[in-house]
Amino acid sequence: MASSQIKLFTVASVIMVWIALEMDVTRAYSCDKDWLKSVESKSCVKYFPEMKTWYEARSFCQANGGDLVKIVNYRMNDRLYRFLTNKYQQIYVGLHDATTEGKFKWLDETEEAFFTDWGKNSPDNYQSGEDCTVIGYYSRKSWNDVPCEHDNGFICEKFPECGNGTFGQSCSEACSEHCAGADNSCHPVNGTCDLGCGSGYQGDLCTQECDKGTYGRDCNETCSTHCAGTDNSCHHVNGTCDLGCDAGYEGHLCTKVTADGHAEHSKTDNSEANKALMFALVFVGVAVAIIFVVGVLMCRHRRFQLPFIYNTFRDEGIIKFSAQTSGD
Ligand SMILES: [Ca+2]
Ligand SMILES: [Ca+2]
Repeated sequence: MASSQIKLFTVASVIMVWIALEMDVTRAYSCDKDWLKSVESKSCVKYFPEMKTWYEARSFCQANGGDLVKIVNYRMNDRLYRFLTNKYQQIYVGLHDATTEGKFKWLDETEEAFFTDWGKNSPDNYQSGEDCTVIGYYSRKSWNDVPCEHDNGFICEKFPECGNGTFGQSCSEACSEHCAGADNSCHPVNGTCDLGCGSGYQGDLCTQECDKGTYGRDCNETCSTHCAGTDNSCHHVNGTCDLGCDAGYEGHLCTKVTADGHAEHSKTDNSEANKALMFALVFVGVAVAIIFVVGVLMCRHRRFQLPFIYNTFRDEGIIKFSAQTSGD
């Protein structure tokens, strides 16, 4: 391959990778109408040429669901400057040193700003009264500190509501593929699956497999008691028994009784009936034995008492007939 072709191939590859990266960053969210994507901050930004003080501008941005823009790096700074419609206007951004003179901070941070692009001799806190920041100063993208009470244009920034399978800060997280529903949709902030979990998974984010012994959607099904093995375990998604079925059962859920299994089942029933019969027979046998023993004891007792009773009755003449008869 010629040297020129190699160079061309290399350049084309770099461009392709760059496009792929750009698409990957930007495809995760969309912005409201007239708001532009800022891929560096994964936010949406909008330039407002209306003249307002820094405080008024900030209130306006907040009323629109955001705040004054935070510029995260040189590239974002460059892009913001390029989309200003009036490059001769000074534009407020969300950087200030109103809290501690000389320590410029962004609105969402407590530490001093990491990236800045101050213009020449800035920030100078001119006449001890410049605590807010503008870009576009004298048609330059570099920054200047100015009095917050001056009227200037401004740029608002807001973070989009996630959707389309994403959630979290900057929509950087993907909904679990185990969220139920065709689109696996989840809450745009915390990622909780909208329709619960698909088969085999549980938890708010539907990333945990079902506990052993359960399966199906939201793990609401229980493995068949006819799964082989001591714990009746089955596949967490479809419930197929891990070790096959107990004898006498078939089907992937082991709920269908086989022909042999039915016989086994009948045998089991017969066995139970035999046990009951045996128990009844033993019970009757024991009862008969007890009655017999009691009877024998009573008879012995009577035999002991009968001569005494007979003699008494004879002496009293109650059984004379018997005595006379026996005398004849
Ligand atoms: Ca200042
Ligand atoms: Ca200044």
